[in-house]
Order: sequence, then C-alpha cells, then structure tokens
Amino acid sequence: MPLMNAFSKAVVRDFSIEELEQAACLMRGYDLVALCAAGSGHAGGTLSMMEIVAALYLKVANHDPHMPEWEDRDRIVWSAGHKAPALYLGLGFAGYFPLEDLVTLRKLYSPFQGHPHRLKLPGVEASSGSLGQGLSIAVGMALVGKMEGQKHTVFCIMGDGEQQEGSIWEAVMEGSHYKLDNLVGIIDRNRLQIDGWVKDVMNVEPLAERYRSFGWKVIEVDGHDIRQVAEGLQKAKNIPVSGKPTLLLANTVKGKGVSFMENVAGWHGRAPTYDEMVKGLEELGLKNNIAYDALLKKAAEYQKEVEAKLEAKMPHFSRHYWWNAEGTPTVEMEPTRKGFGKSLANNGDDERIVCLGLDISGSITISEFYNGKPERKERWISMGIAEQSATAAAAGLAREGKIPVFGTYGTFAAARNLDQIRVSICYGNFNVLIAGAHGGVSVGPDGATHQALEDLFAMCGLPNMVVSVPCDAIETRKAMDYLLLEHVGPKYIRFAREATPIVTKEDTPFVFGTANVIRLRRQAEQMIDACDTVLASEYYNEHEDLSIIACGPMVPEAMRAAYILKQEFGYETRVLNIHTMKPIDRDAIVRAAKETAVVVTAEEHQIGALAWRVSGIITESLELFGTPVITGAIGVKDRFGDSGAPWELIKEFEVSAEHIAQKATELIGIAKGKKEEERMVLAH
Ligand SMILES: Cc1ncc(C[n+]2csc(CCOP(=O)(O)OP(=O)(O)O)c2C)c(N)n1
Repeated sequence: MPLMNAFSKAVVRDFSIEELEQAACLMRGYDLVALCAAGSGHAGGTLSMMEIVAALYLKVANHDPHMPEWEDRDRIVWSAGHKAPALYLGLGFAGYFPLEDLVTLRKLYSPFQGHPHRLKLPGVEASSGSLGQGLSIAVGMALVGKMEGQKHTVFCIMGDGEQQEGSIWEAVMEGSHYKLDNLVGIIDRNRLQIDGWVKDVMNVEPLAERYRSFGWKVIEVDGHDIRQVAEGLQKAKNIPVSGKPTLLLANTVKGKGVSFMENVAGWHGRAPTYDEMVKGLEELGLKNNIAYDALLKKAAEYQKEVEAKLEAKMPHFSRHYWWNAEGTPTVEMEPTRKGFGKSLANNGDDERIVCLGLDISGSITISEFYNGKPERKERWISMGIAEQSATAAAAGLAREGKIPVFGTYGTFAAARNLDQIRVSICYGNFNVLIAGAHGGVSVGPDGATHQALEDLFAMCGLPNMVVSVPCDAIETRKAMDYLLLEHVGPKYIRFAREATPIVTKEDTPFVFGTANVIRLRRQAEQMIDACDTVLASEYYNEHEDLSIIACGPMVPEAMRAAYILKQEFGYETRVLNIHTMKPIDRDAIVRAAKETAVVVTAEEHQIGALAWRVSGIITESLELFGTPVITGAIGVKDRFGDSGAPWELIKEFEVSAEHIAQKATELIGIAKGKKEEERMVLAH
C-alpha cells in the first residue's frame, strides 16, 4: 500500500517500479546538494539507502504526510541516526515539506538536524544518533501495537556496523520472545563503517544466520534492485501472523551512484565540495534536473538570517572583539584533539599501553598511536561500535597490568557506558584512561545527540576518578603525558574537535591539580604574549576587580573577556585555568573569591559541573565566613544542543567571551552598589 489519506483511507499515490527508481536516483542528487550546502554530513551511508527509502516511504509504508500522527500509520524508526538526510528525503518526497527546505540541513535552528529530532520535524518517529537504540524503541512500539490489537507495522532501519552494539541483540531477543510479527528490522549491509570494513573492525557476520538463530525470519535482497526491495518489504509486512519478527537484509554499496564515493570508507562522514557535488550529479545524470545553484543560494540566504539572529542576541560593546577581529590580540588555532594524538604517538612505545578503537579512530586522533608504527599494531584492539563492552574490557586489561586507553565522542565515552565506568573501572579502581573527545559544542552540526554537555557531571561525581579538561592542544598533550604514565587509577580527559585558540606555550607551567592564574599584562599582537601565566600557588594578590574561573576551551574565552573588560571598563581580571577538574584546586578558588569578591565561572557544559563545585567550595569555606562574594555562572542553561557551527553555538548557548564580560559587569555593578549602600549607611 502506498501514500494514504488518513481520513478517507484512499490511496493518494501508488508509485510504479520505474517511478520508484527515478525517485531513488533523484534522492541521491538532493542528498549531494544538501550535504554540500551543509558542508558536513554522511554521504556514504545515505547514498546506500535510497532504494530502501524510496520503496518504504513511497510504496510500502502506510502513512499520510498531512497527518503524521495518524494512529494507523506504519512506523519507521531510524536507529542509524547519522543517515538522517535519507530519512528527510523519504519524508520530503512523500510530501511532508517542500523538498527545497532540505538545504537548511545541519544549520542552526533547522528542523533538519544532523541527527533526527522528533520534536523538530513531523514524520520523525524517534530522536536518534546514538547507535544501537532504535530497535529497542521499535520493540516498545510494536509491543503496544500487539497490546492494543493494532494492524500497523513497525520498521527499524539500522547499519551493519551498528550491529556491533550489544543492545541491538537484547532487542533482537525481545522481538522473538514477544513474537513481534509486526516488527521489521532493515539492515543496510554496505559492509563499511568508519574505521574500514566491518569484517576487519569487528565482524558481525553471518547476520542472516545470527538473526535466524534468535528466532527471526530473514529476507535477503539486493538493496539496489528496487523491485526486490519493495517486494521484500511488502512480504515482511504481510507475513500472516507468523509469530516472528522479520529482518530485511539489504546488500548495498556505500556511496552508491557516485563512482569516487563507492566503497570508500573515507566518504562515511564527509560532504562533497561544490565540484564534487557537480561531478556526482553528472554521474547520476541529474546535472540538468536539479537546480543546485538556486538551492545553494537558498541555503546561503538561510545562513545569513541565522547570522543576523545570532548577532542580535549578542551583548554589544563599543566595537567587535571576536577572535582575530581587528584590534583584538590574535591567536593561532589548533584542535585540542591533536594534543591527545601527539601524546599517544610520543609515549606509545611503553609496552603497557594498549589502545581500544571504537570506530572513530582517525577523527579523535587515537590512531596516532599506531600511525607509522606497525610494531604497535598488536597493542591496538579494535572493539567496533561497542562502548559498553570496551569499557569493561578495559577494566580487564588493566587488571592484567596494562594501561588501556579508549576514546570516542565524549557522550559515548562517558554516558553510554556510565555503569561500566562506575562499577567495572572506578569501583575496582583500575588504571584506565578514558578520552571524551569532541567535547562540548565542538561537534557542531552533528547536533544534540553528539554534543557532550553533561559528561563532566558524571565523571567528576565518580569516586576514584580524576578529571582533566585542558584548555588547548599543548595543554592537552601535557595533561595526557601526566595521566598516561604518572597517574595510576581511573582518569578522564575531555577535549574538543574543532580548532580552538592556543593560549599556552611549551614552558607554561602545568602541575596536575594546581590551577594556573592568567593575567592580561600588556598590549601585544598575540593574546599569548599579552598575558602572563603562573601557578596559582605562586601568585600574589593584585586586588583585581574580578575572577573568571574557567576550564577547557572557555579559558581562551575568559582571556578574551578579560581583554574586553579592560578595554571597555578598565577592569582587571584574574583568570583561573582549572585544567584539573578533579581534584580541583580549592585553595586557588578560595583565594580568588576572597581577594576579588566577584567570581564568574565559565564552562562549555551544562551549568554546574564547574559552577556548582566552585560555589560549593566558596560556601563551605570557613576562611570566607563573613566575606561577601558574588558569583555568576556562564554555561549551557539546561537545554539540549542544536546543529550549527561551533562558533555559532558558542553564541547561541551564550557562552562567549562577550557573555562572560556582560555577566561580569552586572556582578561588579551589584558589588559596587552594595559597597556604596554600606558607605551611605555608615555615613549616616
Ligand atoms: C553509540 C555511538 N557510537 C558511535 C557513533 C559514531 N558513529 C556514527 S556512524 C558510525 C558508523 C556506523 O556504521 P554503519 O552502521 O555500518 O553505518 P553506515 O556504514 O551504513 O553509515 C559511528 C561509529 C554513534 N553515532 N553512536
């Protein structure tokens, strides 16, 4: 059955096989244009999906674009959330929204988030992006279908690499245990994942036998033969009360349709440039069928609106102070993740070090451990997309005397596997180094599911764990060197993806557990030369107007805020770089509170990981009894993230230097007002 009218139950449009073929081809073209407009995204695993999408959304599933919540609709859950553009194309072709809107993909405020969000776009059944969860959601939906005697089918789209997530197999068991013959799993078996071939990263085959042995029916099809796909899906849907869930195993080619993308792992998470897009459209025979220049223009116009909105939201001063804007001290930029890779490259000869791969090795630079060092390969253990098992395996490796290191997106390194970290690593006090890569907003357009904004709550809250949040690539390397070889016990380091300002030098002091004081001292071309940095324990009070206590990439923002405050108001600022969040430098915080009386915390995280610890220290500190201290917190305000460029998100989340400076002036104003009041009372 094809697209429906939910009220009359009439068929609105039934696509022929030829029309479906054309639709799948056009979907590929629009996919390329949308990805090119976004400048990031997943080309390979969306191009492999288009016949499945066309068959499902235009032929097999019952749904009504005008009534997305129609209760008799078939449900389609996208467990593989990174394939979001393919989902959006299915909805767009079915008529849920004007297709051209898709060029706002991955841009700020767009309904077309980097990973699907059901609250932003009608037709999206479930928010996803963290792999391995969708089949469980689909099981829940199918269970309700059974309980309530409904007739619809619940489809769930997964990747083959994704099958490495153990939770999928829990859901597979549940599907057969509860005889969910209203449940259809679909695997896009394109045989590639991020780090390479699935069989090499962590073999999942034989998938058909495995699903059968778990009590499922399996239909295997050529995923690019639309007739086979449509018939297979129809069969899976119609299986007369069989008491078994069905798997459609679709053999596909990653990057299908664009010769230079086909079967190339590097195209997993890449968007085409303009020239690559045009070449791709040519190969698809679509160069004259899609008005790509007009679409890109629409995207650029949308982007301008976003920028205007952001600009209007920003605090304003007498001039612009953005990084490398004229008149502001300049900075070099480097991704902090580079410091992580450098440390592993430098120290990796130590035979105790073993690195665990979680299918994101190049991007987080853990691959530097073995790049150009084949002799280390046997200490490289690829675990696939299996964060929970890898975490507990790391505990086992540590138990046998190894120093295991694993890392992935901060949210998958510290949240997905939290119980394993808590019980297997921290409770047993094992020497495991966990890298929360791409922390904070730095994964930008990937959106909320990938932005680690809560990881520090959990990591700082765990007994035995130490936590470092270095401020730039150089400090990341130093923190890594210390954690890797000197600190014994559970340890978490959090760093960013995007290039962030370099604000330390090789000879800048770094003592784990001791904060640094950074003071703006002079006019200089480079921020790094305009400031002096000393250990907090060696700093003497200069009676500054305020302190900004910051960690990670907020340290450079705090330095820029200090510059704004000096230029605009003549205020002197003590910036405290809390590169070690746990154990935190209590003494430096108490002194800052006592000696400056105005304290602003700055974190690229939900407010609290730093702010509440600092205010806890201040309120608990007996030395501060009777000393008035006023505090303010800059951080993410209890909300989920959004797709957008990292520098846009810094503005949107209100965590820029400008926001820090604004908060500081507010607090200084209040503190001064209070002093004035007291003076007046005394005078009377
Ligand atoms: C829990 C989790 N871990 C890691 C990632 C990062 N990630 C996104 S896509 C991907 C590879 C997926 O491979 P596969 O399932 O084969 O999809 P396809 O190759 O079809 O794109 C990974 C590791 C994630 N999104 N979620």
